Amino acid sequence: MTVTYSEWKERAAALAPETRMYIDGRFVEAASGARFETINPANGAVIAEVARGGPEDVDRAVAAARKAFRSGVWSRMEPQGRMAVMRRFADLIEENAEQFALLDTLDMGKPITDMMEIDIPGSLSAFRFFGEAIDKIEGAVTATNADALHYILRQPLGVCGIVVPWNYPLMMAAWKLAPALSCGNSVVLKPAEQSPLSALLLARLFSEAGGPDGVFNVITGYGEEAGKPLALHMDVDKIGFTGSGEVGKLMMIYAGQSNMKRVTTECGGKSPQIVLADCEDLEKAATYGVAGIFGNQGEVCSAGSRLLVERSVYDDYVALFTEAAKTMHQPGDPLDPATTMGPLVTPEQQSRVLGYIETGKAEGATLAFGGGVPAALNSGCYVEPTLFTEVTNRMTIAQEEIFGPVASIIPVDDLDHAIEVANDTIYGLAASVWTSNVKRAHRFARDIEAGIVWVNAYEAGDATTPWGGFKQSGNGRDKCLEAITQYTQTKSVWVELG
Ligand code: TXE
Repeated sequence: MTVTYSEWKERAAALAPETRMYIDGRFVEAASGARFETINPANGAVIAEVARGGPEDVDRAVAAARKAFRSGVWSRMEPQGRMAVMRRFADLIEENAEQFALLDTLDMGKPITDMMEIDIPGSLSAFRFFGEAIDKIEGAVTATNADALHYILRQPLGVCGIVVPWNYPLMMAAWKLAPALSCGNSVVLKPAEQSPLSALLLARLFSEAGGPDGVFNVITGYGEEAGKPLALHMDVDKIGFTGSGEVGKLMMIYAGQSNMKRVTTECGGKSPQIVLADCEDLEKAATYGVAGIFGNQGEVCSAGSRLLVERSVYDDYVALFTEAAKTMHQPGDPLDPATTMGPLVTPEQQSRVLGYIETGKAEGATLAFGGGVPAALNSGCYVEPTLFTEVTNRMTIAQEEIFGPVASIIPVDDLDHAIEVANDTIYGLAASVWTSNVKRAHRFARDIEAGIVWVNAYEAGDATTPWGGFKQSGNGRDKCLEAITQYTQTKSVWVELG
């Protein structure tokens, strides 16, 4: 039964979220007793005051995680047992879907319908995929001489720190937690300070599902105060990170400054959507183009922010894109199930995005529509869906990740030119091509510098499709079986038989 707008509002008003951190199977205050506010970007209201974790709390969480790992209570639990816990965990998340939807929507502003249709299913499929993979993780026996047996054990890493952003609070946590826990690791999760609430509900449900104490801990707080000590910790074996390139680089530095812990990163992009003149359905390409940049307010690491359109269809594409944008993604109250675009996450993000719009105008791009704050919604952090045309790839708006609803259309001559422009960026997360020519499609897939490629599609995928980038978009791969290699390590065992 679908929940109505007024029911969501009633539930939001009655919300009493958990606000303490989760360490060793218990909700606890920060050692300092400090708290910080988490704010609803749709109206500026304080949702809750949340425990403000610091180095002492990180130490406690890491110690609990290490103790649980060493005890073997989870790391050596028989696979069927661990699978049963992960199954129950996923079922409990599903039973609490509406609560999760409410928490993330209030915390960071995304439409509640997106939570129900994208974030929750995307999180559940990750938990179920990796949960089912537990008894399929295999080692190997290698071909050595007859007097020896050599085998390769695949074992968990130990304590994994997971640091995630605010744009998909539940789903980003899920994509890393699911493989980390399934492989037998203990975890300390640090959600973003803008959206800490859903992680705390996750922690409670893991315990309810039968997850042992200390295996899954959550430290809420700021990046410098809680994330940094976690990444610098001498007893953390791995950091799985999604966020800005700047902090991704810091994570690698922290690893070098401490214990050479493994670091996997996913750091956003400036992803191109290429539209060739031989594309079969220009209208479809335009609607996917609109969804690819305006979905989730443009706060998407794979946002298709650069539309590279072949000149002969350029005017038609701009007209179709403009028409589609009018109906597809317009700002509104994210609690209204009809809303397709919410506010940006914070006033800072709003001014950052508005700043990029000013830069676009100053550098000579043509503002085709949008560009401001919607008049009726000025009590929240809203930005109108915005389109710049006649953009050149060297402009700031074509090079820097805006992380807001700002699209740039760049005219290109042909596929070769499109690939050259597409690759002219420090990033390499995602890319798409719209074409009906098979050779062009495969040549694009071969030559584009991106970890995720779509042909006549955008944002398609499931738990089996690797998620990660080339170049400065980072080195990690979320989802897919490859993620298991990122949360395990191999051990070479030689047994002399002679
Ligand atoms: O990210 P940060 P922010 C990009 C996007 C956005 C910009 C800034 O362009 O506009 O980054 O966003 C934690 N040590 N992306 O400031 O700071 C932090 O607390 C340890 C793209 O929110 O990277 C949070 O949990 N941890 C991206 C997480 O890092 C630190 C999604 C991400 O925050 C830390 C988000 C430190 N010194 C932003 N500083 C994507 N790939 O999708 C911060 N953190």
